[in-house]
Amino acid sequence: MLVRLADIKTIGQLFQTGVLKAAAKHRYNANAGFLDRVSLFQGDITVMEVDSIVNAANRSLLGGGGVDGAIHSAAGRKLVEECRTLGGCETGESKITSAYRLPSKHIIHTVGPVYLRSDLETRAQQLESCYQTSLNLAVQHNLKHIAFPSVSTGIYGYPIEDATHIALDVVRRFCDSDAGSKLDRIIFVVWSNKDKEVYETLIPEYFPPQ
Ligand code: AR6
Repeated sequence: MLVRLADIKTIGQLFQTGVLKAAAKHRYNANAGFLDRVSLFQGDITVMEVDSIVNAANRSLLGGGGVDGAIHSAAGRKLVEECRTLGGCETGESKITSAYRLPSKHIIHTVGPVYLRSDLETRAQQLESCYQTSLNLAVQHNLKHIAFPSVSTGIYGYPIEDATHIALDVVRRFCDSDAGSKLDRIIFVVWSNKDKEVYETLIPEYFPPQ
């Protein structure tokens, strides 16, 4: 099964159909121009036919479990061969490869922080940097779409609410920046119903409909 861009609803469409509801509290002002440039999608990121998907990798970049395992097994052995040439990646940084047998054009591998209750500020900055460096790479490579899984919130244990605030804040600030117009679509990909509910609750605070 392939998921094409046309199959992925924008948050503007999700507001129209009542899936997303305006929040009482807004963290940013409304900007109608952003509503058709951001999406929320529940499903498997490996079947998305978009310019780039983000992998929640580890510092070796040589594969692992979770979404990393799913991406490597769907992309095939050539992906790990390219990853071996990259010399790993620091936490909070991102590196780009081809996507091989995946329908997307590129994979942006980002290394999220392992959640530890100590030094929370550093963890938050590292997670913020994962989103920011991934967005920067997409722009540098003239890619028009980027699909993010919920980085660090699986095996690495980051609480989903905290991580979602960070993801939405970085993406909203990116949309407000000069580089924001360079991407046509930024897609938040969720796997579980719980994660979907968290995004549905928080998106209206960062991307108010009016
Ligand atoms: N499509 C979309 N999202 C998915 C998929 C999928 N196919 N599979 C899982 N998720 P995780 P992390 C969601 O654990 O916490 C690996 O071993 C999942 O439900 O994949 O950053 C790496 O090598 C969760 O919401 O990544 C690292 O060692 C989100 O993806 C470590 O895990 C991220 O969960 C990274 O841990």
